[in-house]
Amino acid sequence: MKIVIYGIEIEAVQADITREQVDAIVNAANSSLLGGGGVDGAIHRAGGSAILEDCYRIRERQGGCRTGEAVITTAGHLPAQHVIHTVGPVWNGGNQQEPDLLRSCYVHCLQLADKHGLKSISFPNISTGIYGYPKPEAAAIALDVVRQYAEAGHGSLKLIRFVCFDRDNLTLYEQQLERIQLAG
Ligand code: AR6
Repeated sequence: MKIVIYGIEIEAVQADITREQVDAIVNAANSSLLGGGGVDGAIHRAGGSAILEDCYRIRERQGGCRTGEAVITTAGHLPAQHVIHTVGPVWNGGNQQEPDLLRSCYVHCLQLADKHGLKSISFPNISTGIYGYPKPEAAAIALDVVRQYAEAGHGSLKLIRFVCFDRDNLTLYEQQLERIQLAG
């Protein structure tokens, strides 16, 4: 499903993010930036060692990536041009600043995309796998940040895709998109 708000296409699809042909895909990484399971493992496997080499350089410079922040690397062999690695919060019941930290992930990814003049980006459902964030709440935060980005009207992105791996997440994102369309 796709909607257009303030001239920006926002789309939810069910797909494998490693196959996205966009300016940047987002990785749900961990603070070490050294890879892991889930979408992080899939991106490093498909993209090859160039991504990890860039991650090592970032580690040398700033010692990894804190929760809620984001860094950018090459995408190696992937069809995308860049990978933006962000570190979502581990769900701990919701009183450990998880919503603010998840919001901060999306905000920092969009800021980095603007800084590099990117036109298209694909997000996975950050924190909703191994990190256990409840999917409905995570989808609401993701779409809220993106709606605000579109409303502000001064970013470089023209296409923002939410690449859901599972059907549950796709349904949730479609509901959120319908809600935004009706409100707009
Ligand atoms: N394409 C799109 N989405 C995917 C793919 C894929 N190829 N593979 C998994 N997902 P997770 P987290 C979905 O666990 O919860 C790693 O070990 C998955 O279904 O990848 O942020 C890191 O190194 C889920 O909806 O990330 C961290 O240690 C979403 O991606 C930790 O996991 C996120 O699930 C981060 O946990």
